Amino acid sequence: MGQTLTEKIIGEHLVSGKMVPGEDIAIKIDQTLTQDATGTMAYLQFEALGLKKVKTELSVSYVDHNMLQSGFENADDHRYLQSVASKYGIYFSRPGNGICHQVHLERFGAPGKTLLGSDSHTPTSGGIGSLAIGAGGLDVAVAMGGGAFYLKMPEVVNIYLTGKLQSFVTAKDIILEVLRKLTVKGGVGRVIEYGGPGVKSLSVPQRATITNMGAELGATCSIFPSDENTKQFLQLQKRVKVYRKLEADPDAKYARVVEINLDKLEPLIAQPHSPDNVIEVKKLKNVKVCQVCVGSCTNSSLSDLMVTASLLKGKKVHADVSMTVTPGSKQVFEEISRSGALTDIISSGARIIEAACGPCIGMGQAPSSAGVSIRSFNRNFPGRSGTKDANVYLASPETCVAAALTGEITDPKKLGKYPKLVLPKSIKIDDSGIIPPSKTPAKVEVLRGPNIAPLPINKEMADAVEGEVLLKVGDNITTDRIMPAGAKILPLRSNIPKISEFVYFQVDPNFASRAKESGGGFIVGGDNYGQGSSREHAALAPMYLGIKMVLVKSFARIHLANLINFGILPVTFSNPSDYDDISQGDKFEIPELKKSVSDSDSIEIINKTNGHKYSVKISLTRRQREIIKAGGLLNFTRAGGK
Ligand code: MIC
Ligand code: SF4
Repeated sequence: MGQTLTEKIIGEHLVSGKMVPGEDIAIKIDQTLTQDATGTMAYLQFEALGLKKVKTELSVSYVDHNMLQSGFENADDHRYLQSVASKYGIYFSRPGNGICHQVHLERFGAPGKTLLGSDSHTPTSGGIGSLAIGAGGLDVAVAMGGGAFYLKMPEVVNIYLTGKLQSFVTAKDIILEVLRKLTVKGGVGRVIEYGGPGVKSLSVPQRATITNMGAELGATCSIFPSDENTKQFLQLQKRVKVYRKLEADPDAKYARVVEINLDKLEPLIAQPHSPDNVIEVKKLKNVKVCQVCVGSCTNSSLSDLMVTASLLKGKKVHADVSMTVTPGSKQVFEEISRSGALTDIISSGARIIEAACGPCIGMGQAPSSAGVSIRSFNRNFPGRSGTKDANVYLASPETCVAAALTGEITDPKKLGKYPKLVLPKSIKIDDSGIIPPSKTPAKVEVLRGPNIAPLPINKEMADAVEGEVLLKVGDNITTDRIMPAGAKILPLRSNIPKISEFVYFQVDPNFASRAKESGGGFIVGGDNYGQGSSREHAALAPMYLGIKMVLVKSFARIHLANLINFGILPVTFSNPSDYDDISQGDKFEIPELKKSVSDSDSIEIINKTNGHKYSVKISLTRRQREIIKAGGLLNFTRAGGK
């Protein structure tokens, strides 16, 4: 029987398990990437493994998130990252060199390779035919040490593209359409594989916009075939030697096929506050806009910025709008500068930001109170922009420019003729922003500033546990809710005691102090708990506060793995209506905790407040049970566990 592209790549990397959807498998990881907000922890964890050098084919440490240096913290962390990279055989992409996913696509991504990254948008490299998966920093640390990556064999869903995009309809609209159809939990446990005759009209950067935002579906990853367009992209990047043609067999079997006819697609927009809250742009009338941002790892390629520049050329940004433009990489920045496109952007009145994540993660550019911001980004979760009551919309760069020029949400088709884009035939390759590891690693001293607090280590699981339901939340809780980011909190990423004070801060500013006072407890939630980022701080900081168990209707993939990695027991309701029976503040007792984790698929919780009992599900593999009992993956690995 024919194979999907996903099965082919997983098959080439399979270390253990059977390629049957839902079965536990382990795969070899060829490449890893980290960024600075997750990287400090990942390298502290790598150091704790006690190895001399990374064992991957390639590992890269990017600096792109924590770019505001309003205190010593970020500068200290960057110095640590650079020195640790140099010592352990890791390439270091300096601040200013660009957003990890854009730079990785340009300079390192390769068809058929596996890539594990401590950032949820790592699947961006699926645009070049790489099986690229986001994970918590600890999983990436283990992969750098040569360990396999454990996951459930995903189902493979095929998005079958037909037709061709019309003017002003873009790759962003394709992924928004997929989000509209499948929702933010539609990708959980799945790989989204693109195919069909429509694929050949999409360039690698366009494909990468689509695979990038597949993260918002909750998918394990998304992937495109590797074809002539891939070859052309690699030629432009002077890396054609890594090219490999790769596609699914014609008789490959998919769990589901979803057809999208590109001819019929219209410009789309995700409304506040979820990336799947999608409608056609033309349906929104009289929505005044105060801010427009083009950039982020979703839409900051050379063609994205060239089209932004062409549409702005000779025009002015509306007086009531603040527009920012962020190139995805130094390479993109240099090219728009060389071609003169940068001048068109500047003279329109837009503000240029350095090549980094910037406003996407609330590093500056928080919108005004209750302001409407349209962004070419991938997430519009409440509060993420830095302004609690802002209304953030997500759309293509084209739709962003239409709003910037008119001052309100506007169908970009109204801008007239689509500009003819002339992309350079060749580009200057300058990798001076990527520093190779030292040739004399023994001489390199790892530099640690006072911001880097020692890694908290969890205790082994207790036989029984008692405590309070410290918080009850609803469906689709994001990791931005659990562990907020932004300019004020991100610099504390390498200091768990400090950052833990902000757990659930926007939901309940007293959560952390309550948790500490009561010596820990439990969290109860709904469906798709922990969607969004890969930040393991959303598990590590609750662990530090003493959270023992999270009881929900269902979990998002990366957060589930992070909870396990830090020894917090994830369980799901056997009877979802028990959710309604529980109130915040209820006292729970779990007498058979360790015993049930050892040998049962369920566990009994006694609600001492109302006298009811709940049987809840433990869906863990043998290995995961051992990890939880050991108090987390680090303890497990150090004790010789594999
Ligand atoms: C994000 O987009 O939320 C981030 C910031 O890139 C995160 C990683 C982090 O929290 O450091 C992600 O997507 O994984
Ligand atoms: Fe950076 Fe935003 Fe991309 Fe996360 S989603 S990596 S914050 S640009």
